[in-house]
Amino acid sequence: MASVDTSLPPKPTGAAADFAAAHADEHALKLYGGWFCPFVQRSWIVLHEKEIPHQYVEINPYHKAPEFLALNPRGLVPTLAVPTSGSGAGGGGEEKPLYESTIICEFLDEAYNEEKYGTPLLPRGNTPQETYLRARCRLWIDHVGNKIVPGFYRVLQHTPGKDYTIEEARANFLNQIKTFVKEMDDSGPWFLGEKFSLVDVMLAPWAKRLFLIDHYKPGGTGIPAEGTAGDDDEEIWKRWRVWFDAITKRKSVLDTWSADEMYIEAYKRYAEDTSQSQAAQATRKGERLP
Ligand SMILES: N[C@@H](CCC(=O)N[C@@H](CS)C(=O)NCC(=O)O)C(=O)O
Repeated sequence: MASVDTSLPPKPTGAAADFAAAHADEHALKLYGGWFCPFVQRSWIVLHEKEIPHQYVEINPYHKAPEFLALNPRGLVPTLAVPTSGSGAGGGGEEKPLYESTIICEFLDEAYNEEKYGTPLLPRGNTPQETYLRARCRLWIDHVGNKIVPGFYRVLQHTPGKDYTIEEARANFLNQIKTFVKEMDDSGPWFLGEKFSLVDVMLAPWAKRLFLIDHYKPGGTGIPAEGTAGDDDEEIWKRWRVWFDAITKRKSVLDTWSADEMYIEAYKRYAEDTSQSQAAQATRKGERLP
């Protein structure tokens, strides 16, 4: 079983290879990642956006090496090794693990909060408005993780023998995207309008991977082209295109992206529904993603 997913190319390619090489030197803050993994890309984007000094360590999470499991018993990437003693977030001392991409991203944003790390990716402050805005960001981050992302795998892993049709899976997926888009502020390309935030980061890796559905699935994503959505939906998809164009051209997203054809190869097993990854198995069983 395990052999199904352990034959992945071992290293990032394209721009991601350069970004990884620029962060290959020993550093107390380590991101253990797999180049193909969208959850890893979230953390990688945050490190890039904030220009946080770190070491990127490429591993294959399907090989459950004991050292890897010792850091993260769930056996998933991203896994972060965090220096916990010494002065400040970058201080030396003991390294402790952290995992789960949303938690890693929030941690990085919070721990690296000096001016040199730029504008916070999750709005700060304790006024009622600021507290509400932060909670609202978390709400839509939750929507991405629990509605849009599972919908992506349900479409990508659809095969003719399933107890649901690809049309059903696609309609659900598109509805979840539309629900998200309706919450976007119109004053700029990003979810919050002019301000780039963790909400954008969370969906970015799957926006980049949408072409895999077009590549592998009959009927593709079904996202309507300009002028074809009709009625109210036209405005929604117009707003989506503004966000999509901006996010897929964002430097941090491009710099953590390998060559397109490598993803086509890596996701073939998802498209054929033979992947034994925890996410693929959960999707098959209709369970929550790991
Ligand atoms: N909830 C986790 C999911 C991470 C995840 O599923 N990572 C995949 C790679 S994309 C993995 O490590 N899979 C190993 C496995 O399925 O055994 C997160 O947000 O970090």
